[in-house]
Amino acid sequence: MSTGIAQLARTLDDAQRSATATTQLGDALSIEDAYAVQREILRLHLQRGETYAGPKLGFTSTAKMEQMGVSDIIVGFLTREMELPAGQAISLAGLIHPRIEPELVFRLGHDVTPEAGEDAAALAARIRAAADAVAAGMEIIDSRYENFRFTLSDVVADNTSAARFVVGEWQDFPRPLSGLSVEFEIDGAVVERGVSDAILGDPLRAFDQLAAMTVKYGFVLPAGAPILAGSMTPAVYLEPGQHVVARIESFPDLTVDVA
Ligand code: OOG
Ligand code: MG
Repeated sequence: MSTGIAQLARTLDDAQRSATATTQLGDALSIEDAYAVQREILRLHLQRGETYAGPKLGFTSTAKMEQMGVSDIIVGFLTREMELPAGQAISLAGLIHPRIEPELVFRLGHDVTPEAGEDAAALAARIRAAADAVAAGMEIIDSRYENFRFTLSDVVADNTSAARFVVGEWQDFPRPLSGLSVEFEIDGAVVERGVSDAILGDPLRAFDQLAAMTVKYGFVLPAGAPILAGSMTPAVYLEPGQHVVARIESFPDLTVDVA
């Protein structure tokens, strides 16, 4: 790994830990190098004693791509320390300019290890077969860049703005996931509406994208891993005191209260 990559990782990691936005890296960084920065940030998290949880997909919906002006699917990592228990008030301490978004979360029933030479379609089928549960979720994203603005390589390097996540009650999987209505409610008012098909036309396509990206960049898929499929609506800025509900048809409502 080049010192440049280590240095960029350190800058973004420091920005996160000090909750201070940093300047964008710009277009000079290739996507491959941006994933190398992200891997180095993961290494720093693990070195501090955090535990890897699983991958998260980003920009799987046009709602999100249009909101952020980015048009490619991205993958980041989650650690167990980023997970907040459902139904408890959350603190925004340590976050820069957090936003929240409604997601579907799959759970892996067992490890999935890509085999040498395995193609993305075969791997996608294995990941999908390994998924044993699905839940409503919410992701709290918090770009480490000033004004929450970034290029594709910026946001990949910054671990796809990952900060916190909440998972609702697990439901059996497989189950119908297509065409479900989504309401995102803050303080009793619906602020965003969507449909589960906002995720790639069908949430099950998240497995195809995760597999394709795993073949390319080598994400780790351990037993129990949550897989965030990507937001179904634009993200909304979080403020102290808010009561947030993700209402996804056929799932129990998931709520987050901000302290
Ligand atoms: C990047 C993360 C995108 C999603 O669900 O689409 C993402 C961002 O919007 O800052 O997590
Ligand atoms: Mg997300």
